[in-house]
Amino acid sequence: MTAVSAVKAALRKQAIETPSWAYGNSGTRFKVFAQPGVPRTPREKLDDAARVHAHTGVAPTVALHIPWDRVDDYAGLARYAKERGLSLGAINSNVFQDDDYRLGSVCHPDAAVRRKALDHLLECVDIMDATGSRDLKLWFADGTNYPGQDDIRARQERLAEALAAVYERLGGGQRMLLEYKFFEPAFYTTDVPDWGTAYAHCLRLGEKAQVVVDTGHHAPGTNIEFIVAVLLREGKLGGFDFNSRFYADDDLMVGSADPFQLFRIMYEVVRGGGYGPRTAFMLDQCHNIEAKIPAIIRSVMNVQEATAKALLVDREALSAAQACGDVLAANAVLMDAYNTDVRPLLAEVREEMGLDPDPVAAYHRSGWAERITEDRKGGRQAGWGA
Ligand code: PSV
Ligand code: MN
Repeated sequence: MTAVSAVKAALRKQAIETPSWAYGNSGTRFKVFAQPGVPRTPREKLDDAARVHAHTGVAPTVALHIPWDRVDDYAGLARYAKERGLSLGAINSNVFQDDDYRLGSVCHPDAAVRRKALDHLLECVDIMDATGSRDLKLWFADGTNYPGQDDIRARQERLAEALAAVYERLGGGQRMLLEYKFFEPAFYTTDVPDWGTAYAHCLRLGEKAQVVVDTGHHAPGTNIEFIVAVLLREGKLGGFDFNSRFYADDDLMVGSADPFQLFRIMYEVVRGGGYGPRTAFMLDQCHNIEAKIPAIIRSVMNVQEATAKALLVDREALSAAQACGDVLAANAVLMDAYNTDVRPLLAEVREEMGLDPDPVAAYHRSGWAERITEDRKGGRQAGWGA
């Protein structure tokens, strides 16, 4: 195989998971803008996700968020997905949108609240059994707002206890992905604020516990690709929640604010042997002012472009330059790959997959947007908390 055909083969195999919540209405704490045609049910979200997959060929799974995607029959929902060429991906738990969680969930000082939160996490594993999902994604809004509010160390013990109980419940082939976030909603301490804390818990638990890197969950200037390289080296990178940020957890389209960072991350993924099904490449983003489906297609394409550039890095030339300490030559090798216009290559890949080379244009021509605007009148649109 030539180098280019190997890159193309790797791109054809790519799998990017889209989040059910990105198809629904979202916003900031100031305003959620409703858009016409937004899904009203989890099934309608899957209908939209199927369009994204149909046009890109690389978005075959959809992450669910419980309770936003609560249904009576999860196996039925999985069948519905399958009939549309999709399968259900990570189950995202939610222990942050209930009044009981004012002081935290699994770290709450009251054992009864901790039990309620744990029961929800265990229910999510039951749902995974029904949907065939591999990954449980855990994000905790737990933390404190004031010094002295609660005992930092005791909260870590409570967290460890809950994580151990969930770990015990996981079936063969199932994993738990622990997400960290250095701020929000708590302001003084956050119980899982960084990759080190997430890693320490996952290390104790065992190999089914892995860290998930949400690209929006870092302080400005954090070198995320370094974190990726270290986690991969330790066998602890479970996956990504991709999005872009200017200020904080902005949840913008991945690769929009800083495509160079996305390239650097994808390069470390490729370099570290993380480009494959063991790493969950998920989007976690919201489209507050832009049209949702084309924004998700655009995001998938942005990940593809960063991946193509990462795959094109001349690793031999890079190693040679690094070995002899040629700083400028080494940097130039990376920049050459980054500055390559990979859009023609990706257009070819799509044509080889029987797809339109321009997925966004194909979506606009398809009439889907007009159809859902017409069909999805009445009812309650999906959105945060819905
Ligand atoms: C928290 O900010 C987070 O990144 C978690 O992944 C949640 O599940 C998701 O956002 C919900 O929007
Ligand atoms: Mn996330």
